[in-house]
Amino acid sequence: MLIREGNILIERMNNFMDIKKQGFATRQIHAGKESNSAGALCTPIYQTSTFEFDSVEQGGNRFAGTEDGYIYTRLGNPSTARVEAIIAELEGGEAALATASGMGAISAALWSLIEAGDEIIADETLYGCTYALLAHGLTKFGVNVKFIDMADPSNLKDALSDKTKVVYFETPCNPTLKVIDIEETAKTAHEYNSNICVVVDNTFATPYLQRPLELGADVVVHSATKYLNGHGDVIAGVIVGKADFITTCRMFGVKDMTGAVMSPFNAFLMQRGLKTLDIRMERHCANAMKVAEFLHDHPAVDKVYYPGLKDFEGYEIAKKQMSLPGAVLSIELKADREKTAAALNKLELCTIAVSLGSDETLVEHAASMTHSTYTPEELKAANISEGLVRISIGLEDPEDIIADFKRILDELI
Ligand code: LCS
Repeated sequence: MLIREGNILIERMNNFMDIKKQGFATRQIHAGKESNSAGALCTPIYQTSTFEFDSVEQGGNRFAGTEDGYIYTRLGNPSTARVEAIIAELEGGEAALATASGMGAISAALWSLIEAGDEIIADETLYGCTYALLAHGLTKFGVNVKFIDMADPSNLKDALSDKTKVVYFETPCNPTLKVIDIEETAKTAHEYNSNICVVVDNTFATPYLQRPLELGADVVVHSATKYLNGHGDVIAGVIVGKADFITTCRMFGVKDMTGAVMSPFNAFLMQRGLKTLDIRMERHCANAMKVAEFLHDHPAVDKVYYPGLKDFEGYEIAKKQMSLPGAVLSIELKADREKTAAALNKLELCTIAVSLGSDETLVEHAASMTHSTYTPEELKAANISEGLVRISIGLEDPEDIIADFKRILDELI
C-alpha cells in the first residue's frame, strides 16, 4: 500500500501491526485502516455511486472478479469497507457486509441461504419485523417456518428435520430479554446436520459483550442502528460470517435481491460511532444495572426482565456467554395498561420512542409499537405480555434516569 509522508510516497504493509493481537479498544479504532491519497486520518466519505475504470478491459476484469477494485457502490465502497473490516474484526468473523438496515441484513442473509421447500426454525420471540418477515413474508415463497422456544434446547432437537436449512434466534431477545444458550443451540443444530446455518441476531449484546461465532454460530446479524452506531442518528445493519457466505450476501442477497446497501455517509457515522463501542457499552450496562435494581425494588413494579438480575430466568446463561448483561430491560407495572400509559406520558428526561442502543434513554410499549406485527395470540405464545414496557437505558447520569422513573412510579403506589 502506498502512503504519503510529506512529499515522499512510501510503501507500508497494509497490516502495519498484527491487529489480531491487539485489544478490543485498539481494534475498534484501528481495524481496516488504510491510506488514502489525501492522508486523511479518518476514512473519508467516498460519496460516489460509481468508480472510474482505466479501460474497458479493467472494467470487465472487475466484473469477472479477476481484478480487485471498486465497481459501483451497491457492490462495495471504501467507506462501507472500513465499517465491514471493523465489525468483522470485533465479531471474530472472516468478513462482514454492511447493509442499509438491520432488516436489510436479515433479509439479505436469509435470501442468500434458502429456497422454496426449505425450512427455517426460529425462536418465537423476535423483533416484530423479523417475526413478520419470517411468519408472513418468506412463507409466501414456499419456505416453511417453525417457531419454537429455544430457551429449552430440547425443543430444537424435536423440531429439526431434513428440510431445516437455518436456525435463527436473538439473544437476549427483543423485548423479553429471554436468553438462549448459543453454544448449546449451535451444537444441537450442527450435530443433527453440520450444513444447517445457525444465525444469531447479536443486536442487544454487541461483540463487546458476546461473540456468537466463537460459540459455534455460523452467521451474526445486527441492527447496527443500535449500539454499534450508538448515537440514534443512523439506520444500518451488518452480516458477519465466512468470507464465501459474505460474498454470496454481497453479490446476490444485497446486489440482486434487496439492494439494501449502506450509504457512504452512514458508513462514516458508523465508523465514528464504533470507535467508542467499549466505553459506551460499559456505561450503558452500569447504568442499566442501577436502574434495574431500583425498578426491581419499587412497589409499583410487578416484574423486571433483565439478564443482570439474579432472579431473572436467563441469569446463569447470560453470565456464561455475555461479559456484561446489556442495557435493555423490560418491566410490567402492577397498574393496568391505561394507567401505565398515563404514567409513562409523564416522563420528562426519558423519551417515548422505539429503537434502542442510543445515547438517550428510550421507553416503548412493545405490544402497540415494536411488536404490533404479532397478533394477541402470537404475543401470548411468545410470552410478550400486553403491559410490557421496554426501556433502553442510555448514557445519562443514572441518578437522573432513576429520578425520572421514581417520580412517575411513586404516584402509582
Ligand atoms: N434485530 C433486532 C433485535 C432489532 O431490535 C431490530 C430493530 C432489527 C433487527 C431491525 O433493525 P433495523 O432495520 O431497524 O435497523 N429494532 C427496533 C426496535 O426494537 N425498535 O425500533 C426498531
